[in-house]
Amino acid sequence: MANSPNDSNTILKPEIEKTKLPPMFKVLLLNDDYTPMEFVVECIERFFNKSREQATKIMLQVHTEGVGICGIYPQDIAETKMHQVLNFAKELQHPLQCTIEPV
Ligand code: TYC
Repeated sequence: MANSPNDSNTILKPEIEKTKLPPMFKVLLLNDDYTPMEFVVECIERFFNKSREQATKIMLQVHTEGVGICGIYPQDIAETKMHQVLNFAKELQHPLQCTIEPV
C-alpha cells in the first residue's frame, strides 16, 4: 500500500527472531521429621529422572538444609511434578511437602 510504514526507501534492520523462553519454576522439597529417607530418594528418582546417587544427594541436602531443588521446569511441568510427589506421599501417608517457586 502506498502509505504503509515500510513503503519507502528506508533500509530496514532485519527482524531478529525472538525465541521466547517460558518462565521457569523450581520444584522444591521440604524437610520433615517423619518421611523416610528411602521414600524421598524414590520420589526424586521417579519424578525428576535422577540417578540414585543424584537423588540421595538432593535428599541429604533437604535433610540437612531444610529445603532442596529437585529440578527447574516450565510452570505446567513444575506443577505436575509437584502434584505427583504430593499424591504419592499422601498415598503412603507420609507428610512430605513439595512446592514450586519462580526462578
Ligand atoms: N528428615 C527425614 C528423616 O530424617 C528425611 C527427609 C528428607 C524428609 C527430605 C523429607 O524432603 C525430605 N527421616
